[in-house]
Amino acid sequence: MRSSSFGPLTLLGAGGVALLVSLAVLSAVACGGGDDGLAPVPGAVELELGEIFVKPFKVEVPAGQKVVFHVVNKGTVQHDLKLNGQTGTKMLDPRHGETVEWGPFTTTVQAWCTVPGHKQAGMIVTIVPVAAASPTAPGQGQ
Ligand SMILES: [Cu+2]
Repeated sequence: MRSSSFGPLTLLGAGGVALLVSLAVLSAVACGGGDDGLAPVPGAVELELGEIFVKPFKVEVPAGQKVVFHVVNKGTVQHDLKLNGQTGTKMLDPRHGETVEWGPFTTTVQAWCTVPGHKQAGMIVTIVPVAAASPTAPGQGQ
């Protein structure tokens, strides 16, 4: 009795392992670097999303130019980043990123996460255009 059940159980076990392996391969393909948008983008302003922040919370960009931003969600839940809450990334899954182009900037603007409550909790970045001709003096705030 007992011994006859070993056969089917062993087969089931082997099938389960095979299923797990194929699932692992599938997820490796789906999230394995390349098209998840995580890789740094040369020349882009890097912005990091997390719980609950945008890092950095303030960036300076050349005035009067379009600027490429690379937005990466390093948090554990979905976030996005939209200029004035309107134009920007899609809703990004954790460990995913997207490159967006905003501008040209002439006045200080803000971008934030549109997930309800996140902007209020601090997921907002201030974008400050600075004259491209004048070299920026670090620490020259206010
Ligand atoms: Cu968010």
